[in-house]
This record gives sequence, structure tokens and C-alpha cells, in this order.
Amino acid sequence: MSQTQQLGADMTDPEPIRFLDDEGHYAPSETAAAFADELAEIGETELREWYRDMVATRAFDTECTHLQRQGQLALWVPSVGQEGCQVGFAHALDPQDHVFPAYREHLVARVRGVRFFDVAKQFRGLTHGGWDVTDPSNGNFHLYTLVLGAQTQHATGYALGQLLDAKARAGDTTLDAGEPGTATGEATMVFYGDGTSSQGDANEAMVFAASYQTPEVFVVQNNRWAISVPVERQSRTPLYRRGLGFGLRSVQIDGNDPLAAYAVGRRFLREARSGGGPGYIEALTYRIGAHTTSDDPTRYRENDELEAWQKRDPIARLEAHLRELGTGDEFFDEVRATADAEAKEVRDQILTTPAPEADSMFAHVYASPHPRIEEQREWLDRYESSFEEGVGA
Ligand SMILES: Cc1ncc(C[n+]2csc(CCOP(=O)(O)OP(=O)(O)O)c2C)c(N)n1
Repeated sequence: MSQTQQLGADMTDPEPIRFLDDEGHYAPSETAAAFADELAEIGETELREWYRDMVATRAFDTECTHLQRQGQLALWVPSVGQEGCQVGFAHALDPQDHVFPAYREHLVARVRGVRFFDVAKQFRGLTHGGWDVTDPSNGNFHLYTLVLGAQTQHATGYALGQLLDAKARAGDTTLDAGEPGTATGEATMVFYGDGTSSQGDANEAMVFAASYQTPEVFVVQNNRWAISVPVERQSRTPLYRRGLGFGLRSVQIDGNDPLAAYAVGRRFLREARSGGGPGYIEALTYRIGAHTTSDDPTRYRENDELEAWQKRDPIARLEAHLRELGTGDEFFDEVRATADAEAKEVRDQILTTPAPEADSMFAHVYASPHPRIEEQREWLDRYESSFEEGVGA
């Protein structure tokens, strides 16, 4: 083994933070103790709400996969298996916070107020972006970003803005790297994956976040695969150590435990809002489904690995925990029925919404007319009318 491969091998990593074990029993890790007080206000009522979000998202997700298979969506990006950390982080946020997602955060979108239909319709080409981020009903949930890592730059830029605004309110218009943090009262949370951690953008975003002490929380959902590339190939150390290397408070959590995501997310967000600087959370989870509907994971993943993670399904885990707390069949039956009805409603909306005018694809590229866009618009007109001529000939 080369020297490089051995780097860090003698370091001991603390146990990932978790409150629930794989079977859903309350069994906090030693590392969880420092965060336990964040759960003071979380009881059965809150956990039922979280469970509902998870089941609704799973039903919506499954419906969208079916729609794609039936040729009704161009593509779908499943989030199955990652609902555990998403629900915890989503509920840890405060209304004034901003969220910069990748493309798999359907549950976070829902909790922030974005309609599932708005998430699905961009995969049918009915909209350019999906939803209006400036509409308060969308909970400061920014647009999905398919260019890996771009959202980390957007998030750090936004968080710098939050910092500048807070300083300006206090009469200070300077911004210098290396200063201590400033209380902002609001924070930014950015989501990305283990593969995206290799992008230069994500690393630059962390450098700026640490230098300027932005009010920001980086959330890496390590679902073990970047399409067909396993995480071990992209990082020879656990990812949370990268956060430490950039000078961010960083931890690793069990990403299928909603309580761990909530507790750590809440603490890190509060510290970020109060001038304590940025944090980094690596959530260990698993992408149960395909990368997208264009992918076939059976070509690169072992079935044993998939089955082991299916046994740790975050929905089953929270259900077991709720049953231990006394929640009965009636609740679970109602949640599933409501989730199915909600998913069907999205399906009906998708199938009955008229396609936009093809010309609309040129409308928002530039603020003012641009010759290249005009050229393309004319080409499309000619192309479309060639069909009409063909029919008449
Ligand atoms: C800049 C850029 N490079 C490559 C791609 C192609 N691509 C799309 S998703 C993906 C893997 C991303 O993996 P990860 O960050 O772990 O997130 P996950 O999809 O597993 O949630 C790649 C390489 C892209 N969209 N953008």
C-alpha cells in the first residue's frame, strides 16, 4: 500500500451521531449526548408529522417514477432511502432561513411549502425553473441545480449577503475575511452529494464560508454512490474530515435517523444564525433507487449491499419508533391512504396541464432581445412550419 493510501488510517473517527438504532429503538450513541437537548420539544405529535412527510414523499416519488416509465416525464430523480435525514434537516430550519438544494431534495421542498406538482412539472418540460423563489409560500427554497456544485456557490454567496445585510443594519458596511462572525438571525443550508464533494465549486464555497464566517450549514448526503462511482473512490478519508480541514465545525451522522439530522441541523443552524460561523454535516445514507430513471444500478452495485440498506429503511425505522411510543394502525393506514391520494392528484395535474408554447423557451434567456436567441427562434419557426408544408404536400 502506498503512503497516500495510508493517510489518516491511524485516526479514529467518532461513532456517527444517532438517536435511533436500525430497528427504531431509542438508543443514542455516545456522540449524540451533546445534541440531546435539541430534541426537548420533539414528541410523538411532531414525529407523526415527520412520518407523514416521509410517506407522502415516497408515494409522490414512486408515482413520478411510474409517470416517467409511461413516457409522461422526461426523467425522474428518486429520493427513496434518503427521507430520514431530509425530514430532520427540513424541520430543523426556521422560516427565515434559505435552502439551496441539488435535485433530490423532494421532501425538503415539501416541508418548505413547494408543491409536489411544481417539483414534478419541470421533469415534463412544463416550466423552466419549477417555482417562484420570491413567492413567500415557497419557503425560500431555491431552484433545483443539475450542474453539480453550482448550488454551493449560490449558497455561500447568499450567506455572504445575509452577513452583509446584518452588518449594514448595525451600521457597518465593511466585509473582511478573517473577522469573527456576526449574528444575522437567519441562515443558509445547502444540500449536495458525496460525488459533488469532489467539485472545485464545493471546495471553494467552503474556503469562502470559513474565511468570512458565513451563516451557513453544508449538508452532504453521502448516499455512497455518485452514479456508478462509489464514495471510497472519490475520498480516501471520511468526508466530514474535509469539513474539518476547511475549518468548519463538522460531524458525521446516521443519515437514516431523522432525530440525528434534526438535532445536529438545529444546533448548527442556530450557531450559524448567531455569528458562530458555518458548519458541515455528513449524513450517511443510501440511494435505494436508481440514480435517475436513465440509470440501471444493477450494472454496478451488489444486491447484498442494497438489501442490507433496505433493512435500514428510514420510514420503517421511524414507524417502529412511533409504534413503540403508542401510535397504532389507524394512523399508519390513514397516512398511507392520504399519501396515495396526494400522489394521484399530482399525476392528474401532470396529465391535464397543457404544454407551454414552444416559443416560451426563448423568453427568459436574456433580459433584452439578443441576436443569437432571435436566430434560434427563427430556426424553430422554420422547422415547425416545415411539418405543415410536409402535410400539405
Ligand atoms: C458539473 C457536472 N458534472 C457532471 C455531471 C453529471 N452528473 C450528474 S449527477 C452525477 C453524480 C452526482 O453524485 P452525488 O454528488 O453523490 O449526488 P447523488 O446524485 O448521488 O445524490 C454526475 C457525475 C453534472 N450534472 N454536472
